[in-house]
Amino acid sequence: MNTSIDTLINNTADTELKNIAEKVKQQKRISDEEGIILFEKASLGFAGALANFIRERMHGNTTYFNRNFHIEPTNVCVFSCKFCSYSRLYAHKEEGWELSIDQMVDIVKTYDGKPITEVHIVGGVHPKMNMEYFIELMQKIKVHRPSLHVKAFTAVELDYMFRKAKLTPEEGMKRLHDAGLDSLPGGGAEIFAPEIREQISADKVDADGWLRIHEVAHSLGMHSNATMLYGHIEKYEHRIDHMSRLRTLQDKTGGFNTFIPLKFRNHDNEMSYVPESTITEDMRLYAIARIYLDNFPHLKAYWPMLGRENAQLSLAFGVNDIDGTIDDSTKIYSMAGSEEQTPAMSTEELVTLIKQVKRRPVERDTLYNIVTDFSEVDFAKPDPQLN
Ligand code: V47
Ligand code: SF4
Repeated sequence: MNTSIDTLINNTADTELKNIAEKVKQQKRISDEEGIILFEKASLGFAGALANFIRERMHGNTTYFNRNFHIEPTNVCVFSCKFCSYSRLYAHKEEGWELSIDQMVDIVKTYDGKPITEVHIVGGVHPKMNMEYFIELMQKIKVHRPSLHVKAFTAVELDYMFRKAKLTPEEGMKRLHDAGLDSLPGGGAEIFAPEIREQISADKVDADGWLRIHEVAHSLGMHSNATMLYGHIEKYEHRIDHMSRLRTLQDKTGGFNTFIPLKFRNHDNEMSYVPESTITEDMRLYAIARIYLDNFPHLKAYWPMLGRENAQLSLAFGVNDIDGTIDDSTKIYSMAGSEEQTPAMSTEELVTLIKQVKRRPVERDTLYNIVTDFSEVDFAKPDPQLN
């Protein structure tokens, strides 16, 4: 008998919610209808208790983070997503930045001798930064630091690159993989349902195109993440539809590592009139994602977007990963109004954040191999390798 879940089941009067809790206990998958019921009826306490039960069954107290930095090659973008505070249209490119290959390799070199395991490369979709450009970048990064894991390019950037080069996703992905691309980040997914996607990001790759690119990456043995931009004009049914398409692909390939809900921030973009979601709604969403996405091993709270304290809170609502040190190397969220205007945390700060809520901090690499278990590390005794 498992006391916590049995108590929850016994104390729940609503039959539909009781059945969902029973399914969770028996490790059975919940349906799309049940996902919607959770959004409509589950209290924060109910959803959180179920999600925490699942999180602890899968990972115990372990909370992962990694040591990473971002490179954003450009904020010039041919697309015009209404929620984006980051892109500068090509016509106004004086407001934007464009990094050369050498400038990006120089950024990588600034981490020489530091125990970083991953570089995350995403940016706007620049009409002149093509396949050849990024192949050369991958090759040069790998020549300089072969062991650095390169997680790069959203399916939006890849779709544009492949189409411009007149390559199929299979041909294009193979070429980038051969050049050094190790895995894909989860960006560009937004909300898959066409009735919402057409209103917020009409001109970029659609749901099938996004999913196809991830499927091709998985078929080459690469892993990837998946995001969902929530808390704007979408309804509960669109969130479930989004997660349903991801769950179906994951059943087929098993290639997704992590689901990352991204809270819509409304600063300085064309959707500034849309109010942001509340923290309660954010935590309920994490919890329901953990319950619904039974085949995703990890659920990540991206702390630069959510803020440090809310990221801590999310660890009680199904989240088992809070991304990485980041080193003040991304502007996507600071430009959209996040409270983290200069996102960087030392390893010690990340570990402390996790320990403060009584979880076990574990440094991972991109593929969730354990690098260092920090549960017993005492920062009072400085180790030059650690920061
Ligand atoms: O696709 C843009 C989002 C994403 C806003 O895979 C916004 O580990 C909120 O995908 N409010 C890019 N979100 C970032 C991304 C990501 C981040 C961290 C980790 C990983 C990973 C991936 O940023 C875009 C878009 O959905 N975004 N503008 C905004 N105003
Ligand atoms: Fe371009 Fe990405 Fe911004 Fe859309 S979200 S406008 S694709 S940078």
